[in-house]
Amino acid sequence: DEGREEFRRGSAVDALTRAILDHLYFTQARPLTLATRNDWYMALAYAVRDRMLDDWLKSLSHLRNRELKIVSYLSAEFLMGPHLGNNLVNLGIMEPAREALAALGQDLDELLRQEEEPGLGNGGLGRLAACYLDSLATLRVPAIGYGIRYEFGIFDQEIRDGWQAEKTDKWLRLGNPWEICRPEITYEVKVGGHTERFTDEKGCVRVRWVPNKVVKGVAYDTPVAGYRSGVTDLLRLWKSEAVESFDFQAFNVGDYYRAVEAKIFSETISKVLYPNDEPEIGKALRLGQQYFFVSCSLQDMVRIHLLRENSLDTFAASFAVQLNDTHPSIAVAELMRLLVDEHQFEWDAAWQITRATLAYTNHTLLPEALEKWPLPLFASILPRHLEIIYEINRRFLDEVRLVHQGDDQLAARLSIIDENGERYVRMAHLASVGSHAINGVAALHTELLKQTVLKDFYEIHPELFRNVTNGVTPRRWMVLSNPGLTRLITERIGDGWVTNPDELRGLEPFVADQTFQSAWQKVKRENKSVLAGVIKARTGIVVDPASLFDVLVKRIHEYKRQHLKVLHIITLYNRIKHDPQADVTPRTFIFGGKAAPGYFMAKLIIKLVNSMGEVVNSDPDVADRLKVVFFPDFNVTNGQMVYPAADLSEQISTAGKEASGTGNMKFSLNGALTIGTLDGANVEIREEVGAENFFLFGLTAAEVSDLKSGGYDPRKWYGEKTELREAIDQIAGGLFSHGDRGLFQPLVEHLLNRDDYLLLADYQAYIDCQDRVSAAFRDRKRWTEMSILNVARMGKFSSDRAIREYCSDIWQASPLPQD
Ligand code: 26V
Repeated sequence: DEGREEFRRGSAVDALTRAILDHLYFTQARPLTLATRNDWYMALAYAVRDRMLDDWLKSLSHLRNRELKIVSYLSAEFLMGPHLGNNLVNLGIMEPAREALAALGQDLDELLRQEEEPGLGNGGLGRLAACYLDSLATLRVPAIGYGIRYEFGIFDQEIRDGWQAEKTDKWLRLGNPWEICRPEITYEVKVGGHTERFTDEKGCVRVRWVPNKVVKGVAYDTPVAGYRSGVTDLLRLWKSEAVESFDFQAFNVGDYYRAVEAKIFSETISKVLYPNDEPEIGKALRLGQQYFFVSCSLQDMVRIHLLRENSLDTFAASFAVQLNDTHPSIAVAELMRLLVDEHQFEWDAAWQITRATLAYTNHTLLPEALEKWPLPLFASILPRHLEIIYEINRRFLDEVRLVHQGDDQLAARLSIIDENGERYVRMAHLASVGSHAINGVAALHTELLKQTVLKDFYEIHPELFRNVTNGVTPRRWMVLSNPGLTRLITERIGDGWVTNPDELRGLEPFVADQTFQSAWQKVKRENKSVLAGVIKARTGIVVDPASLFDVLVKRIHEYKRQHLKVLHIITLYNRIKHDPQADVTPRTFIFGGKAAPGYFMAKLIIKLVNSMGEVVNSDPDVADRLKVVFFPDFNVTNGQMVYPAADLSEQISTAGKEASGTGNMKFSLNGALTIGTLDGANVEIREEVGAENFFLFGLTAAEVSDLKSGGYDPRKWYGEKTELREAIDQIAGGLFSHGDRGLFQPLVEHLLNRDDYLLLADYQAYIDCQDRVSAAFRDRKRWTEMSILNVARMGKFSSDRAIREYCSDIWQASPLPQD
């Protein structure tokens, strides 16, 4: 028993108890009497991590098995959320851990709240990467997530006087028990300088890159356990450091200070996550970050491959590399550079390997969000890569011209270099040319991708395009965050649904079952009470768990139309003001989400929500029938409390703008009904749950584009719709700003003169649909049936399904055989 070190591996209560005490003393160096909550959290975390090691080390040893293809997910963001709860779920030791702690006088829930979440992402894109790692491990696919170990993740949001204030996220402050630093896994990354041509010993002309800086990437590894799968995959994040040669070896004062500066520069690269949805062009540091992590990751893959084989010819059989948006798309040029410059490959052979290895996922159609780098900036940081890109582009456009003779426009549109005015490197073009597969993230998004942003690519190479609709992991987003619902479902249909969520269909026979319905309502009600308590504690606002919880949580952006929701609330408010006896369904409106620090309009929308909320919440005529809450600092941790407590999920983006959305899936999987436009994955959610169980409104993507090309005039709608006009006039007139007419003027101005996102055109349809929602909520039985049917039919949106599609349609990767 002791020989197997049962206390380090076992999942029985006494083994866990002993392991926690052991770590408290020998790792945290704390006697029981002095242990803080963080000490207990750390001791538990180490005890849990110990239980991942056998599987992890076994999985790592498979990296050397040449038979197995490794999926390499390259992403500038991994929004993992807190690890402890998820690992307890996936290892199946939540209850024994709870008991072990109870025996030690500790409360597991309190320790779970102690963990500071690693917020190494902005929103949907980073969280998707995290869900995909969970599914890869659960499906037993060998995989490495490669990214950046930012010292500061996404900022913490506070609300001061109704405005967003940003605070730096010091997530590493109390230590990170989940990561293991690998000081011996490091790579050098060059930056800047120039290139030189020389003739090698075989008489071939080659290129040498002479950088003016070199930095070092150090690997930090975090285990990612599958759900009871026996496989634990790897998240490998790179931290930048100074290389030794730039260290303090200088002998005169000038060199000494230059050495210090170089050290500071090196450490800056992985310092902070950029708020991704801020239009920024020309931030050299961001390009530096992208190249830094891509170069470290590819060098690491080359090293691992050479442990398996003695030639890089077969590199594409070892690794399937997925580019999560264009952020890692410099990989196209970097892999070419490694093969041609560092490993003496012929161009054509290198190009074949590169394209066979890489695949590209597009996550947005918004033109302002498509990455492009000014040529001079690019040249100053990556001079060799620019040469390589020119060569890739020359060969690519030659091919295009051969097939489409005389069409110079086509070549200009396809070119990796944008030459309309100031010159740029278009990263989506680089990624597309260098990949063997290009995919969108929902059916509608992929169609629009083929018709708009990548139309020319689609026309010359339709065979490259696929759709993989996004998914989310039911482990974190149901089992962990909604234990009440999990228990209820499992009582009825067993627990197979956790890995095979199509089994949720087994709930359909119970939709009309009285007992089941009451139990379902009770779970939702309890989740709402818990959230109500948290809302009271964080905002001071008292909300009624019996009211309809109407929730809009996501990054704040004009295209997501949080201000359309504001117009709805003002409309209901006015109905009450006009007739204080009006029969309105009581609602609690919950907003949450961060605005990019430089995005003025988004920050003004937050202020509007809070200002409007103050007026509505304190008006005695409203008599608590409407409550508006801005839940501060929406993140993974808070999401886990919010989704399970929602009755209504707001998915109201302008059709054609939201690539997929993934919050929409989390809500519906937790029994919320959706009010939404035909945008992103909403289309497919509605198809799955049934049109009768989904509140649809608004223009379609095609209607949006027709309306715009016909010359859209928002004033027409403002003139025709009285309730709309009243609401806008009140915002403009200072009703929500203590008489200040200037405060929201930019917002009002924008709505009346441009209204890029067609709020005014969609307003009436939205209000009418919300009236149907209010009526439906009053029929509790019917509402509950719809809620059950939503959960029963959402199986498609598990990230396991998405990962299976990537494996078969793009990666040609397979699971490890069961041992
Ligand atoms: C970036 C920018 C930068 C310029 C200003 C506007 C803007 C807006 C959005 C973005 C983010 C682009 C990439 C991204 O995060 N896309 C999200 O990916 C999710 C996962 O596929 C998907 O569910 C979301 O619909 C999509 O917005």
